[in-house]
Amino acid sequence: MGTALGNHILVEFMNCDPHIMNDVVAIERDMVGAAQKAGATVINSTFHHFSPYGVSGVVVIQESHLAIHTWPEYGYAAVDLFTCGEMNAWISFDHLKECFGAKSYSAIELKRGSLNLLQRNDFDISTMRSRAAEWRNPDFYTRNVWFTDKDEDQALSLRFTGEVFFDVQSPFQRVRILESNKYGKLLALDDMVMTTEKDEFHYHEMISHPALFTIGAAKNILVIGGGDGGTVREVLRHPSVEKVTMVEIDGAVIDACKEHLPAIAASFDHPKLELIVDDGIEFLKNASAGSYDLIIVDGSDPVGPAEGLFSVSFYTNCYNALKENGILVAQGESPKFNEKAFAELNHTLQDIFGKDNAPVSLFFVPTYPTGMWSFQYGLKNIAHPKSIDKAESIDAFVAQEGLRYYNSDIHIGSFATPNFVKQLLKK
Ligand code: SPD
Repeated sequence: MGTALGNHILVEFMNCDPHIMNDVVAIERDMVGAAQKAGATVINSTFHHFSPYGVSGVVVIQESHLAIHTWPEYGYAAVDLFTCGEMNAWISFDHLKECFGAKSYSAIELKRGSLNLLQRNDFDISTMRSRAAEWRNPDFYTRNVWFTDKDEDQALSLRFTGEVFFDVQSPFQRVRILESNKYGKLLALDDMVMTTEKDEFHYHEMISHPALFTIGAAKNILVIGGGDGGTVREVLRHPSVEKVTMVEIDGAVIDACKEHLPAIAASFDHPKLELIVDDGIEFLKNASAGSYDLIIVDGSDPVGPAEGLFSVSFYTNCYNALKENGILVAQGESPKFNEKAFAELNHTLQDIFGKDNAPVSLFFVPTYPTGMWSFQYGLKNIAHPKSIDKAESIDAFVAQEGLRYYNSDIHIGSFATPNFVKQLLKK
């Protein structure tokens, strides 16, 4: 043993690549790699991404720990390499410098636990021996990496395995397929969860079946967005449907889901589907009046490419493209997460379709922030969905198709709104 128990290198990595500094997956991989390269035994890694910027994480090693905090907006990482024993932490330093693309850096090396200052006191550990003998050192290390979908005040975090199946920066957004521990693979656009293998049915059954049963025998359907394919999969369960046109702006989303979420992207080869990779907002500007029984807007949140899906002109074009007795259903955001977007969208629909023709359907998605989410309706000369009397045929369809969220009770119940929601919807 040298003159101290531990060695601590405090590192400033500066002018790093900001994208790497904000990439929790890459940073976890590089920190674990840095430990392993220096010969350390990794016990555990815990990493968090903070939205919109920053990553914090620790790799616990048999020889102590490596820790990091990043500020991507400054291209900066504060790194601690604390080691004991023979491990050479400068190997870890070199590895990280390379991985982070740090153009400048500084480091201070400190001895920790100076043996000149410490006195050894051996103590009796015999009572712990039997328990210690039972313990098996696992030959794997646990990972604790979290994907967080959040605004400034609220978040929904999903622990994921660290597996990244798809990660492409398309012209519109960052498209990723990650593997979560609880909900299977998930599609994330930028830093927002869009859908997961285990709870996608909540969303896709509710965006399609209540409207289709309300219309009765819908033939011609338009889906804007919905690149994962779940919405068209559900719409195509209805035998009356003759044609579905789907317009998705981002081909990378379709590619990612076809390859990695095949159970959701199950109907892209259906003969009744026309798939168009283009801008849905432009498509609707040119759509013929009175064409569609149902228009579904399966867009993402009102940032990035989906921003225009929350505008008055877009919904006016939807109204015009609907047949008489047609329905619009739009992804309506959350009355608990983004109240403003939720209320504004409803006010827009009230203005276009009429005050009493813009009902809201609430449903539960465990992987969206707050869990409470909505679809918002525009009814064009058609009765309110909750007034239909089709329980028997709905439940027969539900049983035949093996649906897992929607049924005749939910059809009615989802249109019931709590008082705070009624308040938000008031103009
Ligand atoms: N915050 C999530 C908003 C929902 C966006 N659409 C999900 C796509 C599922 N087809």
